[in-house]
Parts: sequence; C-alpha cells; structure tokens
Amino acid sequence: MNQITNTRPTAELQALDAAHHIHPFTAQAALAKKGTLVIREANGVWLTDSDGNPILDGMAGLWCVNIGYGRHELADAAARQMRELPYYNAFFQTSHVPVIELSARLAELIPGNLNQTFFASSGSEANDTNMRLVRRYWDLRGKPEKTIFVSRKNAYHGSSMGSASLGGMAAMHSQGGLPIPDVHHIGQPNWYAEGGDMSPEDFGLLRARELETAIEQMGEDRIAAFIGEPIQGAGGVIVPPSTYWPEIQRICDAHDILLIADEVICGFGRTGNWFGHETVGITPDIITIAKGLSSGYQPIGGSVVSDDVAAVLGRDDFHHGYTYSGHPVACAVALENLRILDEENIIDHVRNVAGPHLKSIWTAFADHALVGEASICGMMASLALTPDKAARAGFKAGPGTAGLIARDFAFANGLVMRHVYDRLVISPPLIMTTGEIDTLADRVEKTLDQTLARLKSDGLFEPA
Ligand code: PXG
Repeated sequence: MNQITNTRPTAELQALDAAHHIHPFTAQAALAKKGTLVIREANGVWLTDSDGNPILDGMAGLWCVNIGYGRHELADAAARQMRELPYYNAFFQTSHVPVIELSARLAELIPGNLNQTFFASSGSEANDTNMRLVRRYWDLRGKPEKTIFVSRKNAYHGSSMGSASLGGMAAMHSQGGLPIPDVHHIGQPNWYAEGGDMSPEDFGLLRARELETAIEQMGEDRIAAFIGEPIQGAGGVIVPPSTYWPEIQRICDAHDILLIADEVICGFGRTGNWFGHETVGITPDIITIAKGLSSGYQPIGGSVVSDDVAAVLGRDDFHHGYTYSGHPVACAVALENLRILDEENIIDHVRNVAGPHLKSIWTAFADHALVGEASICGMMASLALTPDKAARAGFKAGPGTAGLIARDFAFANGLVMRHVYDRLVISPPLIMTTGEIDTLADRVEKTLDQTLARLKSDGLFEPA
C-alpha cells in the first residue's frame, strides 16, 4: 500500500518539498532557502504543524474550510461514494445520483431563478465555463458580437488563462501574455485606497458608472457580461460603498448585460447570508461557486445560471465539459457539507454570533496607531496598515513590506493571517466560537504591536 508518511523530520520534509514541489504564487528559490511550514493535521479551527505546534487558522485554509476541520461525516460520505460509484460522467446522456441530488439542493438553497448548475472542479474552471457559456448564450440569442466581459482591477477570478484574464491582478497580467482579448477592466470600489476626498457613497457611484462609460465607449451590442465578487476577497477584503452594487445592477439591467456574481469566497455563509449577492442586494444571472461548497474537503466548483440563461443554452449543443464535471465523490461530500451548514445553523451563527462578535473587536483595531481602516463583512475582514492615518498613506518602503513583516509575526504568534500588500486579511472557519475569536484577536493585537515596533526600529514607519 502506498503510504503518505507523517513521520519524517521537518527538515527532511522541507528538503524534499524544495527539491520536487513547485508551489503556487511563490518564488521557489527564496522559499527553498527559508523552508516551508509543513501542516500535518487539523481539527476545528486549529492546525498542527510537522513539529506538533498548534496554529490558529485565521484563513479557513484558503477561504474555504467553512465548517472547520475534522468533520468525519464528510470523510464517511466520500468513502461510501467511492465504494458505490467512484466515478462516472454526464457527457453521454448519462447521470448519477450525487450530481442529481446536489444540483437539486443548490436550486433549493440559491435564491431566485438560479436553478441550473454546470459543474467544475474549481473556481477557475467555473469562471472559464462562464466565459464560454455567456458567449454561447448571446450567440444563440442572435447577438454573436456580444463577447466582451467587463471586470474590475484588483479582482480575483482564478488562475487559468480565461479566469486570470477576468481577474484584474496586475502582477498576474505581467506574466504569460494576459489578459486575453475582449476583457475590459474598470476601477475597483476601493474607497480607502482610491477615494481621495470623496465620500464613500459618491465614490461608489463614480466607480459603478465606469461600467456605463465602458458601455458608451464599446457599445452595448459588444458587451456580454459584468463580473464581480460581491466583496473582493483576494484583493484584500474590500467592502464596497453601499451605493456601488445597486448602481451596477441598474446599469446591467438598462443595457441588457448579464450580471455574474463570483461567489467563490462570499458563498456558503461567509458574509452572514448563504450568498454574498444577498448581502449586497443584487440579482445576478449567473453565480460562480467553489470553495465553501465542499468546505474544501473535495475540489468542486460550478456555474449556477438563471432559468432564462439555461433555457437559451439548452436549445443546442454546448461543446464544453471537464472529465470531473459533477464528480460523484465531490458531489457527495458537498451534499454532506451543505447538510451540516444547514442543520447546524452555521449561517445564523455567522450572522448573529460570530460575525457581530468579530465586528466589535475588529472595528476597534481602527484605533491602533498602525491601522488606517478596519473592514469587515460577516467572517471576512481586513486591516489596512499605514504610517499616516489621516492621509491614508502607503509606506515609503513600498507596498507589501509592512504587510509581510506583520504576516511573519502572525505566524510566529501561532496565527495564520494573510497579507495583500499592506492589508492584513482574515477569513476564519465559520464555526469559530466567540472564545476562539478572542484568541484570534489577542494574536492580531500582539502582531500589530510587534509590527509597529519593528517598523519604527527599522526606520520604516515613514509615509511614501
Ligand atoms: N473566484 C474567486 C472570487 C476566488 O477567490 C477563484 C475564483 C478561483 O478558484 P480556484 O478554486 O480555481 O482557486 C478564487 C480563488 C489568495 C487566494 O491568495 C485566493 C484564491 C485562490 C488562491 C489564492 O487570497 N481564490
């Protein structure tokens, strides 16, 4: 039997990792020198590293382990499904029970007329599906020239050629010839960084109206869809001004442009509702799902489309599909995850207990000398670090230096927290108790104090 051993010493694991494993979004050579942090096991909201140290997971893995670690029901569901039917496809006029049950359950859970799902194994694949599906939709509606997607700068929609093009990450676009043609990026609704002297509300309208300007410039007959995360996640947990999304909805409706909500992070409870589009009050034509759909226990994603989109698409062949679209084991695990989210009232816990508790602590961090803005929605939150609160200034040392220092202190303090340039980001498992939130907050506070002291002692507490 092929065994994955947990018994090698950490140094040996690190050496093998450095020699043979290429990490995502990583400078390999630098990491090889530093040595990776090897995680061995996890339970609830706690990780254990290869030396046996406990670490509080402030990121729910990568924004995905919504129900927390160690839920054996999901392992049992996977084992049962593997014994019964480990694989089958839906390409050849065939189907299977888990994909049928999951599709029906999603139609029940997702509000409005979003009732049909095309499955993938990740958010990236699902957003690639969206690009092909939306273009096919307009083609079938006799408007084949509607091919352009409008997205936002600093959006994240995945890492494949299509989804990374939809995304607005400048660093990603600087490599490999991205974005592909017919993707247009407008400004993001990031008031803190870009709003200047405007009120957040006016700025939200201004940024939404960049969509209208794009339509005027390129023509309504060329634009297929607008895509956005209800709350930007990987971009740094940017909570848009309240005026932003209603105006985007109005513009899409007025110009016959499909609205895609990328729910890969916001979906399945993260914002205190089942879906982020409920929290920001919009009615999308399509949503992208992944991550929290299975709480990361299995790779699965999907595009959920409205009855109208499904009806048009259904008129003819759609030449698109992945070997693992609707994988039975992934579907069985997702169903079990949805059962737990529902029966254990985890969304209520986010809305009424964990979210409000975290919010009261988090917003108080805005008083810390190093923090320019504290943003939070449900159980996703961020802190913008600054050497000059009033000016909302960046650091003279350049973006990311202070953030990385803070992230390293957090790790040393037994807390996984991400940094997006100089924003510190958390997105903990949704099942976190108020006591665990207090522990998290203590570690964040200690991290901020240590970071401020280090920045001052190294002469880095200087505005750009
Ligand atoms: N859409 C959104 C909104 C995402 O956050 C994807 C699509 C792509 O999903 P897959 O499953 O293909 O990764 C994501 C993924 C980060 C980070 O550093 C965030 C993601 C992925 C990797 C890193 O914050 N989000």
